[in-house]
Amino acid sequence: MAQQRKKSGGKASKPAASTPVVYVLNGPNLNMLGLRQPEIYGRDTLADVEKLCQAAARRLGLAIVFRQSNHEGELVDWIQEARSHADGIVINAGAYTHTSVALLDALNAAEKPVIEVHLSNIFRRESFRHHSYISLAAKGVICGLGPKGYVLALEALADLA
Ligand code: CA2
Repeated sequence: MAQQRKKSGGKASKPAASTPVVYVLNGPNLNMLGLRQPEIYGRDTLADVEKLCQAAARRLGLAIVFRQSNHEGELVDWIQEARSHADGIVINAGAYTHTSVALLDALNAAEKPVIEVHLSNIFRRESFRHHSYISLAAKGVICGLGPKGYVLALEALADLA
């Protein structure tokens, strides 16, 4: 089992020997959460979502590394990092969900349980959002429940850890 080496923001922190580590990765434009399109994505900011995840992680005995990037390659790098530093991955890959074989390959190579999360119900939206490449690497998929989806994903990984 991986031990905690980093916390949110990438700063080093002291690991608790048996604390499972979960990487919570967010893709492009999710830094805009709460600032635009509240009718689709709600009013919570990504910082609010991170706070919610940190509170859930404390309750569940997990350590989380919470990150967001607008760059596909950076997300691939973080998934590769998770292979040696994490016990599981929660990912909202944003629009890369529907386009990225690179993220799918990285997730498969990570060999960790993956839960895919979407804030919105992608099946009630445009048809191009109905297909996810990364679902092929996911143990479970949660969509349409807003930020609570992240908490449910952490609960699922805590059960698996
Ligand atoms: O519902 C989700 O969580 C999505 O992953 C969000 C992506 C979208 O491309 C996926 O189809 C579904 C988009 C994230 C963009 O978030 C914004 C938030 C506020 C304002 C603008 C974009």
